[in-house]
Amino acid sequence: MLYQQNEIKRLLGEKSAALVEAGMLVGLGTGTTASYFIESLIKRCKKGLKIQAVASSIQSLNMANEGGIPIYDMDKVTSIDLTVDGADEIAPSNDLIKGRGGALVREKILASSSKRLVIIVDDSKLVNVLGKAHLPVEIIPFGYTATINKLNKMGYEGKLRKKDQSSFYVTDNGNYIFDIDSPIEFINPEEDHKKLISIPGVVDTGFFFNLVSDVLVGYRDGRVLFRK
Ligand code: A5P
Repeated sequence: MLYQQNEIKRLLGEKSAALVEAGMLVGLGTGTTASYFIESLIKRCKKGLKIQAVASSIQSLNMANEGGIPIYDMDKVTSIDLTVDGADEIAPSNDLIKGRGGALVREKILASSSKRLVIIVDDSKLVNVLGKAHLPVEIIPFGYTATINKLNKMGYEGKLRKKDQSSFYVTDNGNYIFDIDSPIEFINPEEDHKKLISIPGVVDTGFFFNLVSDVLVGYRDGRVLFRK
C-alpha cells in the first residue's frame, strides 16, 4: 500500500512529536509538514505533556496558541532544546533549502539557536544537488528594484513572490521574497550564499548549512527513517 503525501507528513509529525520531552523549550517550524508536528504536539500537551515553545512564524504561533501550547517570547531566548521543521530540498550532506513558506529568516534564527534540529521531510524533498526548485531570498522592500538588479547582474534570475495578482508577498518581518529561478544547480552553495548576502538589501537566503542534527525521512510505503 502506498501512502498519500499528507499521510506521510502526518506520520512524520507523530514521530517527531514523540521526540519531545517534558520541560523542553521546543522550536516550532513552519509549513505543512511542520504543522503536522505541531498538531501532534498539541495532542501530547492535551494529554499532560508540559513544555514551552517558540515559533518560527505567526502562522505556527497562532496554531500553537489555539492548541494551548504555552508560547515563550523568542526575544528572551538564547537556547532551544529541540526544533522540528520541514524543508524544501535536502542534500546528502543535510544542507537544506527552506523558505517556500516565507519563514526562512525566523526559521534560521531558531535552527541556529537549537541544541538539536530535526528536519522532517517526505522523500520528494531528497535531492543530490540543491537547486531543483527555487531558492528564496528575503530582501527588504526599500530599494528592492536596485537590489533585484544587482542579483540579476550576478546571474541570479528570478521573481519577486506575489501574494496575489496586485500585491507582493510580505514576510512576518515586513520584507519581500525574491525566488531565484529553477533549475539552477548550486555546486558550491556556500559560495552562492556569501555572494547573495553581500548585496545590500538582502537579509538572508534559504540555504541552511551545518545546522541539522537528524533528518526524519518519510517514504511512500509508510516507512519513516532517521538519517544522521
Ligand atoms: C517555510 O518557510 C519553509 O521553510 C518550510 O519549512 C518548507 O517550505 C517546507 O514546507 P512544507 O512542509 O510545506 O513542504
